[in-house]
Amino acid sequence: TVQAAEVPSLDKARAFASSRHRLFIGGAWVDALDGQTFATQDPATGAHLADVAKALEPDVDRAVAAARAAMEDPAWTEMKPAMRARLLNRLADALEENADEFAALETLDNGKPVKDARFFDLPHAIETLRYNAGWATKLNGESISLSGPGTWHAYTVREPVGVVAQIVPWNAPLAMAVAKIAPALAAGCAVILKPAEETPLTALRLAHLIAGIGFPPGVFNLLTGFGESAGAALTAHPGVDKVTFTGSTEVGRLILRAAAGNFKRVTLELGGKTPVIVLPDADVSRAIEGAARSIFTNAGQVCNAGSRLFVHQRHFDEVIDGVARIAETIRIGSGLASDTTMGPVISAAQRDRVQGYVRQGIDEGATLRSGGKPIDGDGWFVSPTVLTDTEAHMAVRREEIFGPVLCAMRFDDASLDRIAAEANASDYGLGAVLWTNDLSAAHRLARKLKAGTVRVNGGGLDPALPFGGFKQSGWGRENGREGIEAYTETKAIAMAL
Ligand code: TXE
Repeated sequence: TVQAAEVPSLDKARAFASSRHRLFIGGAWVDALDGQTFATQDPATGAHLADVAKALEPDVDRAVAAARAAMEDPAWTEMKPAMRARLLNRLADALEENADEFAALETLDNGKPVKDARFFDLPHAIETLRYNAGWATKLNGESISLSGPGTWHAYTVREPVGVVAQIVPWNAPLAMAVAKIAPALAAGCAVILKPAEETPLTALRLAHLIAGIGFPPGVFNLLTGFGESAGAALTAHPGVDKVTFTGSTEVGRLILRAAAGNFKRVTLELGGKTPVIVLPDADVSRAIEGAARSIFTNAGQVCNAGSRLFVHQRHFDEVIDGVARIAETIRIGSGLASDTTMGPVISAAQRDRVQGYVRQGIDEGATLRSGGKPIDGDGWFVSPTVLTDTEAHMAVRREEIFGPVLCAMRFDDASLDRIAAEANASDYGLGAVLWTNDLSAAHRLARKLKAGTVRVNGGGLDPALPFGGFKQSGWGRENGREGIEAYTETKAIAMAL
C-alpha cells in the first residue's frame, strides 16, 4: 500500500476519480442520453477506479450540434486572437496550480511513475498551451504578387477549419489531449475531445478547468466512450470538419475511410519502430543510457520508443551489457511508490500482447539477453526485455510492440547507405536516433533516414518541434507552425484593381 502522504494531492486525485463523471457538451455537464456508464481500472492493481459516462451516437450528435453552434457564435468567431491567447494562458496557469493533482490522477489512471507524470507530462502540457497561445496572434496570410503591378491586389487569410474531433490514446493521456486541444483552440476551432476508454480521468479533470476559464459554450466538448462507438461516430459525422487522431495504424486506416464521406481534413499520428543507431565514434556511456531510456520510459508505451538498436560491432557487447544492466536495475511497481522507475502497462491485454511478441521472437530464433519473464500478481506488469540476434523478417523487428522490449543488432564497417537501408527497412517512419560525434556522418545519415524526427545525441520533445511520421506512421505534423496551421484553411482573395 502506498501512503497518500508520499504523493502530493493523491487524496484529491482519488476523490476526483471516485466522483460522478459526466459528458461535457455545450458548456454543461450532462449524462449520456441513455444513462450508460463504463468502469475503468487502476493498471497497478487491476482494481476498479472510476465509473464514466459512455457516449454513444446520439451523444455525438449533441456534441457536434453544440460545436457547430459555437462556430456560428460571434462570442467565439469574433473573439480577438489576443483573447484566445489569454484564455489558453489562463488554462496553462490553472493546470500549473493543480499540477500535483493532475500528476497523481494520471498515475492512478495510466500507471506511469508519478515523477514522470509530474516532471514530464505536466510541464509538457503546460508549455504546449503557452506555446500555442503565442500562435493565436500570429496566424497571418501572405500578400501575393500576381502578374503586372497595379492590376491585382491578392492576399491569403487563414481561417479556422471548423469543428474538430480529437481522438487520443492512453499512453500520455493529458499531454496528448493538450497537444491537440491547444492548437485547435488557438486557431479558433471548436473541439470535441474523446479520450481513450482506458484513461479518461485527466481529460475530465481538464474539462472542469476549461469550464471555469471563460471559453464560450460549445467551443470545447468532452465525450468519454469507446472507439468503436463514440470514436467511429465522430469520424463519420458529416458535421465534423477535421479529425486528429493518435493511436494504432489499424484504427488510422478506419478513420481515413470514415473521413472520406465528407472529405474531412485528417491528421494522424500512428505507430513507430524507431531505430537507434550507435556509430563507431559515439560517446558509448551516453549512448547506453540514452538507448535504455528510449525504450524503457513509460514501459515502452511511446510511439517513438527506440525499439530497434543498431550498434557498431566495436561497441556492441559493451552497449548491450550496459542496456541489460540498466534493465535489471529498473524498479517495477506501482507508479505511486517513490522508488518505482517503471509502472505497469495499460491493460491485461497489452501485457499479454507484449509477452506474446517476446515468446514469438524467441521461437523465431532471437536470443533473450535480459528480462522476458512474466510477472505474476495483481496489476499488469512486464519486465524490461532485451533481445539480440533478431532478423529483419521477425515480427519483433517489424511490428510495433508498444512495450519495454528492445531488439538489438550489430553492424560492421558498413557504409552510411547500408545502415540507412537497414534502419529504413520498416513500414514505419516516425523517429530515428543517432549517437555519434562525427558531425558530417550525423548530418549525412539524418538526411538518408525516412523519419519525421531525427535526434542526434539526445534531444527531446518540444511543442515548437514538428512531430509526425513518414510512411505508415501517419499524415501531417503536430507541434510547431505546421501543427497549428493544420487547424486552418487557407483562403486566397484576389481583386482586379
Ligand atoms: O489503440 P487504438 P489500442 C498502438 C500500439 C498499441 C496498439 C493498440 O501498438 O499496442 O496501438 O492499442 C480510439 N474509430 N498505439 O487498441 O484502438 C480509442 O477509443 C475512432 C500507438 O488502445 O488505436 C482510443 O481513444 N476511434 C499509439 C484511440 O482510438 C477509435 C498510442 C486509440 O486506440 C476507433 C496507442 C474507431 N474505430 C496505441 N477504435 C501511438 N501512436 O502513440 C479505437 N478508437
